[in-house]
Amino acid sequence: MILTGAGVSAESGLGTFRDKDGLWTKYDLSEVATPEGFATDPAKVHDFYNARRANALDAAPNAAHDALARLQAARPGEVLLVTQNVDDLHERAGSTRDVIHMHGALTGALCATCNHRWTAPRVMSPEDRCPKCTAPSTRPDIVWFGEFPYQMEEIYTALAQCGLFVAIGTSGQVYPAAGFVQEARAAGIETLEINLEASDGSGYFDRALHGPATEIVPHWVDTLI
Ligand code: BJW
Repeated sequence: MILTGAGVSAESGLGTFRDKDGLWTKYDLSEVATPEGFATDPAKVHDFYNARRANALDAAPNAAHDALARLQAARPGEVLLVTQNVDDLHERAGSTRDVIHMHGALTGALCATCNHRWTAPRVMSPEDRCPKCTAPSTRPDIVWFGEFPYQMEEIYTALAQCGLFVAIGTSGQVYPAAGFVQEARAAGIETLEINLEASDGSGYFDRALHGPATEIVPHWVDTLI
């Protein structure tokens, strides 16, 4: 099982959250990444995600996304990608199955009234109406702080059964994803961190490879294949 974070898309030009110049140095996360922030100023939150959606559409998968797609193709059905990223660069690199977006997706829209989901337009606004119930309560299909991440049962089942847990490009500061390494360790599963530098949770991993994802991941995938 491979958990990916913002670091895997950093070299595609998409900003990380907590690095120097990261998104949380420019935006107040309580204003743009919580249900309370959305209730207070939906236009501000839509603007934030409209800009992120535009950036993601303009970005291209990098050598790390490509290598992970190559690994999945070489080991069909054996490699589950669990991503915290809301971009679709894993899919565009060729990971068309066995990808879980635990924090949602920029390509999705969600009705806060009836929970209907549909493909997000390029630009969303507070006036947009749900195509099913017509309520003007559409939001990006993103998991904000205080909300329950998606497909957790599937993730914990896979985590308990996997032979290797790898975390790539994530700071290990956001739960529940930050706790996966400890769950894996408790189950006796081998763990590996791949990150630009030692993360907060580095000490929990059996091994670590530090450096840019576009260099380390293709090399690591080559050795596995
Ligand atoms: C590179 C690189 C390169 C850079 N190559 N590497 C107190 C204690 C414990 C928990 C809590 C607490 N108070 C509240 C909580 C819970 C809260 C939480 O964890 N808060 C923490 C801040 C403390 N979590 C939640 O609310 C979650 N829900 C929840 O817990 O529900 C209850 C539950 C319990 C148990 C089981 C199940 C459920 C929801 C979290 C939602 C997170 N949402 C966000 C924003 C929405 C998505 C979006 O807008 O994109 O998701 S926050 C943001 O952080 C985003 C990311 O997915 C997430 C993780 O960030 P990530 O990917 O790790 O990025 P960075 O920037 O932090 O790190 C990048 C890393 O890459 C760095 O290490 C760099 O070095 C590295 N790097 N360039 C390789 N080229």
